[in-house]
Amino acid sequence: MGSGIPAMWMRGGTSKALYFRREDLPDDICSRDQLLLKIMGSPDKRQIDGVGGSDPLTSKVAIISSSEDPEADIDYLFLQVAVDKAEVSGSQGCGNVLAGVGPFAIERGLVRAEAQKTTARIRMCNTGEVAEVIISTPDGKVSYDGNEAIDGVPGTSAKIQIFFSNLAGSNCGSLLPTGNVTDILDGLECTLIDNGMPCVMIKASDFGVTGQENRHELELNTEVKSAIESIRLKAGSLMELGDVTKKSVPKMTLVSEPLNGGLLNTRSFIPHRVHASIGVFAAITVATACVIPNTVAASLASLPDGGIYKIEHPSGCTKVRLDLDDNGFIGRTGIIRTARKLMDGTVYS
Ligand code: NQM
Repeated sequence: MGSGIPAMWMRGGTSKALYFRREDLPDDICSRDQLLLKIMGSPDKRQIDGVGGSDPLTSKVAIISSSEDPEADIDYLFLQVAVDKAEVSGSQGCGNVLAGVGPFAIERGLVRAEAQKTTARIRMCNTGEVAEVIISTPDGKVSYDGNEAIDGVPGTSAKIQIFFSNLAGSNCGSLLPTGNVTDILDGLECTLIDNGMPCVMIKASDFGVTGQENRHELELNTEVKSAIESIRLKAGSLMELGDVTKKSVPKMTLVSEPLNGGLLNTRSFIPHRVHASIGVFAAITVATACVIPNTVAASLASLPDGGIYKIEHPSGCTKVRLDLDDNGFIGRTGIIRTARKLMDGTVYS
């Protein structure tokens, strides 16, 4: 057993992650990844010998340090630790885990708390953009308690406001990496798009499903899963992501008409398990696809009157804000999340 590393276990949005200071982990990437696999208990589908929660949404790591970028206060690197494979991937960011980064940075003294609310500028090292995050800090301390509810998490917590700019092409270099609003892959019409997360949108009905199935029903449908994976591997290279066999992107989003007054109904393969709700950047990317004429998503979407877009998913809906300019271009985007400190201490490998 190793000598132990300081870490904080937090819920960020609808995910859970271990949060580390960068200085507490090895600089060498190979040694760091081996250590993280051991800590999480991977590869093992139960992660029985580690702290991971046997689900991609609870097998996540955030690494935080002061930033040398004058535009940012702190740097945040997100790592997805695979559950049943010995793989650690930084090929995507995570907007849910991002919700815990500001509170962690304040708790560790990397950002000084203000009297009521504290704004932290967080550089997302996976993709390079800077997010602005507003954290509730009454009396100069992080408050996790509050009245904000987000679907997919029971109860309420303090509100964390998150704003993004310039997410278009964060991973793929451009919003529509093929230059088309739709492409035909394996005979099906798909929209390949990246406004924060590379996503492939396809109609659920094209796979003979309704899009209202729960995550377990979809995960058991091996025929649909292999058809989706075949499209994903082709889409990866078309989206400038290279060979995505071992990458967690692009996300595969089955879309259908909204059922509960929202924008669109979704089921997201991330990419092999089905998301219990939807990722933050994936939700922003879905909303973006809905406002671009002739995409697969736009053909099913019911656009709202204001700037709040409600993406329906298996646990309810995720609301995102899109600010459109007079020409319909997307400027700032935003979301409200919550986070909670679950444990602060020493983790062993
Ligand atoms: O899209 C899961 C999550 C995510 C990512 C995933 C996320 C995002 O919900 O910003 O938050 O899609 O792998 O934590």
